[in-house]
Amino acid sequence: MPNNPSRNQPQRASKTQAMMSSYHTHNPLPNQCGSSLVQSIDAPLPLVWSMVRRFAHPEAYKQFIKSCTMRAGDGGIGSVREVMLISGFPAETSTERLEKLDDDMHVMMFRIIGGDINHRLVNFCSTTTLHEDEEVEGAMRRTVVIESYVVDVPVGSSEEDTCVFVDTVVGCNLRSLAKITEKMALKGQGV
Ligand code: A8S
Repeated sequence: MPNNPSRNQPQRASKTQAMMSSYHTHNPLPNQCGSSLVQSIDAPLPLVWSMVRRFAHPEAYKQFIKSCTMRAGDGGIGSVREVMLISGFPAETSTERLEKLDDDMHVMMFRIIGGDINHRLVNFCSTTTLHEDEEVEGAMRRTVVIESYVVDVPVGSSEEDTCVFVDTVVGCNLRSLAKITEKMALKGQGV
């Protein structure tokens, strides 16, 4: 019998892999880098999605964001937001456009289109997907969030330094998303 390694894999791995190949396989240009991060959350998918899809309110879980002002649209595809960061970063603002919002497949994508002069994440594009973790039976439903990105490596910086920086920010955002939605789920504020 042919050896089919995917056949015996747990469902979680195969679903995450399917999401990875459908939505998180990017082809960075030679001057770009990217990666993907996976976060498991002990909260139902509709609750987690309700936070992720609110393009006008990234400060609800992204801790480095102080405030957000809409520059165009009201949260649908093509909307533009301007975020103000907390102090401690070289940049103070970032201008971002919502490229994709799929409420059926739970996919959201945004792109950074501008920001202040110290902003070094040029051509940053992030994709976030959610799927249910089917592994746990009986227990509270878990959600798997995957976020991947592609960004230009700034002149004078290395691919590694750029990815370490972005992975740190994205990792903090995902952990914060988990903490907040898990707390809401426990309090019974689930959607
Ligand atoms: C996001 C992801 C990232 C945001 C980065 C990577 C950023 O908002 C911060 C510092 C910077 O220097 C770049 O989902 C920028 O928001 C926290 C302003 C873009």
